[in-house]
Amino acid sequence: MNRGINHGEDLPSALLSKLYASIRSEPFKIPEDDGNDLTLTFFNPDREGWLLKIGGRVKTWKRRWFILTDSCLYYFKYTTDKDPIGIIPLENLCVRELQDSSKPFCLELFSLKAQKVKACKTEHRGRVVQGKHQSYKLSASSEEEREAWVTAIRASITKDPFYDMVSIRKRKVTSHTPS
Ligand code: 4IP
Repeated sequence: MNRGINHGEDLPSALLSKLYASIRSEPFKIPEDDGNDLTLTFFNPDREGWLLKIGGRVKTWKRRWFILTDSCLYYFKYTTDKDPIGIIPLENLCVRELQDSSKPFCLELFSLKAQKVKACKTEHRGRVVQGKHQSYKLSASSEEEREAWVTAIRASITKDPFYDMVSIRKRKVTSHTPS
């Protein structure tokens, strides 16, 4: 197969033997997405960019790199980070533009039903915990950026058809549980 591929000449046979041995010992493989390596998840996002995010309990603004993909919003400290600091599944959430006295071009992710937005984040010591946000308040760098984020997030929000049914049942069960 490799005859004449070196400008009409053959490649040195020692090189071909070495290549053959190397491929034989370690065959080419397409990496499998086992859910642990998020690199493939972030390969072709719906949208990505810098946004400011205010903390859930401690109200400090942090600049974070956001990636919108697979109906989730991921945020990172640096664009090159492999693992996100936080993950916000967009299922059953709403997004709206928001006026805020401290930052311009704000948008908010909130839940109409639950108390808190269901999300998870990695603490400083590496432990994964639940997010503590009542809502996620973000600030874009311009009006155009804000509009683009709101439109992209809105298009990614999914509705779980069983959500209402399950929450009604849950409420019934807890109201019938003797304390
Ligand atoms: C932190 O403030 C950061 O804003 C965190 O954001 C935020 O976590 C924390 O929210 C908030 O206390 P300090 O760094 O000033 O302590 P990040 O994780 O992006 O660094 P979120 O949940 O927004 O990721 P609480 O709710 O853990 O207090």
